[in-house]
Amino acid sequence: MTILAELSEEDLEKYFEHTLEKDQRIEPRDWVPEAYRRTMIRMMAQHAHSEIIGMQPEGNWITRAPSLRRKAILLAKVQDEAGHGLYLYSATETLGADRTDLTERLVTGRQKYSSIFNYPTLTFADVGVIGWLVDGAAICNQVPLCRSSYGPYARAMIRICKEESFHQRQGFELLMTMMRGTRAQRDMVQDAVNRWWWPSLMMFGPPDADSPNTEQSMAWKIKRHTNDELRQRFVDMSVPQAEALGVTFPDPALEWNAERGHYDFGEIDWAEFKQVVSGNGPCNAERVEHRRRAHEDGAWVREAAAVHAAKQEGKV
Ligand code: BYC
Repeated sequence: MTILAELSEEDLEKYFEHTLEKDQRIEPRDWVPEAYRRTMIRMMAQHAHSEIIGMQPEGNWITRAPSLRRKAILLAKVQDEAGHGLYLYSATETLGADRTDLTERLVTGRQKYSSIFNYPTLTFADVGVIGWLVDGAAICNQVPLCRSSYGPYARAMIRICKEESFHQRQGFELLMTMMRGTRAQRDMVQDAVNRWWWPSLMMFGPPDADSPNTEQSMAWKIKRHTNDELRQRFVDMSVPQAEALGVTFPDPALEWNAERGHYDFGEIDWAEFKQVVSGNGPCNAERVEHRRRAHEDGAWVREAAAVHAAKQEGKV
């Protein structure tokens, strides 16, 4: 049997390529090209940051939920997002990333998180629309990632998608309830849909022609579909759901194209996307500041936990 340490870099690279060709998973101790390691850490860290920052827009409504039932559901959902962030940070550690460093990058604006969480949640209907459209888009993007080539990420994605699926259903059920309510409630739902539709489409990332990472990530089987393919899939699945709910999307160009077998849709405002991703969206400063403060306020917990762990090991 060959010991891995005896293999040349060229052999290790061949083994890596062979693993991908066979559609097998790359595992933490496997040799990977440095660029693969960096890409995986970038994607997992940005995903983790998105989950953690994503707690804020909905967390805003926990104290104002209209009933105990809605409060319990929202609390559970926001807690799930914290759990997702934690598995994903742990997954980055399997490739040698340091969690303190990643948090530092987030709170100093050096690492991105999803553009979607930089928009405000103005009414309780936003909670429903986030569940339906934002979690719906997340599922559409993340189900194929359950087959991503990096084992720890792919496995984390299985559980995350199951939980996201519950999140999406709670959103849809909340909206259905509001749509059966008063005129004012129906208007509130339509207004929230109008505000969240375009930002939800931006979650899939820039168009393929402007996506610097897609080609390599597809070759490494990290991504299984391009940004535009997933965006189209999301539009196609959302239109009948909107019809079932009785709402419309704010896009006059949205129309079934029988020839393509897909819905055509209007041009996304990529200038807005760029603004939001570069830190100038409606809530970027507030989100990052809130996270920074929470991190600082939690310093004593981290210190206490570290001292406790050292005591358990008999070091203090
Ligand atoms: N927002 O070459 P590209 C969730 C960045 S769901 C901000 O296409 P890639 C949740 C991109 O990072 C949201 N930045 O990149 C749901 C890159 O910048 P850098 C999180 C964006 O990686 C509900 C540059 O633009 N989901 O967490 O091939 C409740 C060029 O883009 C965005 C994931 O992270 C954006 N929308 O494709 C709670 C899923 N789009 O890094 C939480 C995993 C692009 O080169 N990630 N950028 O400086 C992915 O599937 C892919 O990373 C993306 C982007 C499709 C997002």
